[in-house]
Amino acid sequence: MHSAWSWTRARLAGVALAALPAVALAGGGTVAGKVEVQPARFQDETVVYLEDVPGTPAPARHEVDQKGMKFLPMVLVVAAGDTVDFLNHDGVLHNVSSRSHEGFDLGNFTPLEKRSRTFDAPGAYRIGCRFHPDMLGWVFVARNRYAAAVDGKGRYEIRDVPPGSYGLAAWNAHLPGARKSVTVAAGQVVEEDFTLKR
Ligand SMILES: [Cu+2]
Repeated sequence: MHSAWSWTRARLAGVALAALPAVALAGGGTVAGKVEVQPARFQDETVVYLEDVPGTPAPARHEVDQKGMKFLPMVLVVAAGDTVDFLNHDGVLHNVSSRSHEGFDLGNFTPLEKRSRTFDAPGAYRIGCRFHPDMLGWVFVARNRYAAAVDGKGRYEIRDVPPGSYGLAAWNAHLPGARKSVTVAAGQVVEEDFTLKR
């Protein structure tokens, strides 16, 4: 309803075709569901994302804190081109480094220090701290904004999806992924569940 009205208004206003994707976005749909992960201890390290949604996202900034000897959030989802500010709110020296893909090492973080990195290449980066081998985190770099980590109950929700048909993929840090096709309509919620196991 809303998108049809917006379309009419855009035509009446003589808006160029190039301006229409933003209008379509406002009338997007939602893809949501639950991912059951076996074994359940791997559940938190799960991301669901839509493939090949047209458009290039404007760069955004995110934060990953090091607090209580953990990366918070443990799984951060960003889009390619986004920048992540890594913080340290513990009273000890931390480090942020990764051997995934091209790899990186942001050096040593004194308490309250902040260091940043821009992630240009899509993929999952396992991040760690050289001083504390138990610290584990992930930066999942998606090709678009239509990706989400699961919550504590294994549920995900991807909002404001432009209407269309897409591949919908589930990624887990330890288990084979899964993929299905989904069709998104304006103003509607599509429920798609996954089961990931060995
Ligand atoms: Cu550390």
